[in-house]
Amino acid sequence: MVGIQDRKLALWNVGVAYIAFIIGTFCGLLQVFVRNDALNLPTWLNYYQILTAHGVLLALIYTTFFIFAFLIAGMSKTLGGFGPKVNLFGWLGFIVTTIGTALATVMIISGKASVMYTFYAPLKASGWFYVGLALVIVGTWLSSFALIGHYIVWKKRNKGQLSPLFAYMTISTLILWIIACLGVVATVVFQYIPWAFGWVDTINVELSRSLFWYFGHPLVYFWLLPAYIAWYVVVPKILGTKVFSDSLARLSFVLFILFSIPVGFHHQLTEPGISSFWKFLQVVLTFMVIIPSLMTAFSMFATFEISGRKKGGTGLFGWFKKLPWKDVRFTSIFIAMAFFIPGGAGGIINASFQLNELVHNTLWIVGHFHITVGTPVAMTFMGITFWLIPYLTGRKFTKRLQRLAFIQVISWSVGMLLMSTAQHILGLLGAPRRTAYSGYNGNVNALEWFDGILSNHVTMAVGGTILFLSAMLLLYIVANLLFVAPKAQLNGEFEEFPIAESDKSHTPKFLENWWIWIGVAVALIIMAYALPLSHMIQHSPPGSGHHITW
Ligand code: HEM
Ligand SMILES: [Cu+2]
Repeated sequence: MVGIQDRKLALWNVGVAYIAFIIGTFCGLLQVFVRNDALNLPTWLNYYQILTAHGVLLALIYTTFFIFAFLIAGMSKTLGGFGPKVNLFGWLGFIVTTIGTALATVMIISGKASVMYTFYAPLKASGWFYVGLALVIVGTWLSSFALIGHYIVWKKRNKGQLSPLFAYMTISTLILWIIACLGVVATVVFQYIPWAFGWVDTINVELSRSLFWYFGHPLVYFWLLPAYIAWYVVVPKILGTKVFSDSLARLSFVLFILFSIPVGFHHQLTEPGISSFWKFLQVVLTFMVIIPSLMTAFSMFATFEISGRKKGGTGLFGWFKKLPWKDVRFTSIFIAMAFFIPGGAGGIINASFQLNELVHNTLWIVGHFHITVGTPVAMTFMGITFWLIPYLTGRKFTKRLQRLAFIQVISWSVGMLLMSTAQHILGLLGAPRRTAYSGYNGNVNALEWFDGILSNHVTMAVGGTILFLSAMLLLYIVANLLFVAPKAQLNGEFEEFPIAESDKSHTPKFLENWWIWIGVAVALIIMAYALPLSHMIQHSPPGSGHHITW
């Protein structure tokens, strides 16, 4: 059982995550109606304002707080309760991140930061918005240092031993996060803040976008890796089996560190300021990430098959029926994985130099990230929520709540299927992302986009509405698990934190020599970024003033 302090810390992180989730999903609901011309926002509320709140609160804030809740609980569970210093840093991290979040959110809601979650210059928000973002990053670093410190203490006590898989994966995730944040910290502190407060007049836009995406792509792996931790470590336990291969799991995480950072240019393929050689190099590195992704898919299905056969499943697919479909902790994650198959395939399309031309900045992209972060990641987090909160509060995930949880994940899937399919199709036809509804001046060709069976005005709104209802149901379940459900301490047993056994006896020790991997990661980053970034600085354009378009 987690120490009482560690539990509280994890719970507060969960709490803030779900507050962000309420506001964020409500904005999502408004968006689908505005986009379909069914809702006119009042004059004091701007479409780009709610879109900014949606992106920031769901993609950046919900994920980050939830991830730390999960990692804190898991590290305390696998390596033992936190000491006083780790606790102190954990709380400091939580408080600073929360203050940053509050500051940024207030700026967005008061209409001073409708710059969307990518905050591209030369759109300019209030300087305090960027200060808020910087505090969010600093806060997450403090929380990361807490967990890394806890790990170092464990390593000292257990000299020469490989750490438990959960801890290893946590440290990989945090290393990735800290290296990735360097880019966004550099641009926010040295470019945006001086420019937004008016200390300097202009900003180097190409440099700021490049530093943003140096961070922005690994950011998606910061969301994904904790979900993968659940896939690798939690799922086998629920299935009653072991981790398929400890060394494969560790190697895949190392490869994610290496290949998720030096690839940000794949978001900038249409930008003129980067020569095609560097874009090509980074696209090649992007495709390398397919290797650990397929390794992950392979070991998941191997785990399923092994467990299904153990339970008596025979024939080619008999094991499939033996999976614990009635256990929502498993079913949620299985659906999450299923969504990631088209999600990952779409990612390959987006990253392809030529195909990117077709989909760039269209609704296709919106469809894409709702079936990557919006479902595989978010639904894995939902699946974790169902047992993590009971594990932390000692309350029971009752039969009634389990039934509601099924309705919740199934409705989320249906809603997302409708909304994201419509978005993918509309995007291919040419509909742009990040616009409120536009009549396109009555242009016949543009209006034809909306004639399809799935790509009409209704599908996206219906999908969005189902999603919102599902989100509300989730919040009902969360509130119950936090405050209402009966205590489950019958024989002193709380809901378990499922962690599967992992056989480390054949795992090579060098996999946990972090300096090797940090070294290789830095070498790849220098190779991919040093020259193009120094070009951007040496041959910088005159710099851009600013625009406040809202
Ligand atoms: C109630 C559920 C949701 C609905 C109805 C919804 C709806 C939408 C819509 C319609 C857009 C496109 C707006 C535009 O381009 O004009 C959008 C954008 C976006 N959504 Fe969602 N979404 C939901 C949940 C989520 C979740 C769970 C996440 C991530 C965890 C997410 C992340 C994003 C991001 C990052 C954007 C892009 C914002 C931007 O372009 O600046 N959404 N959403
Ligand atoms: Cu990317």
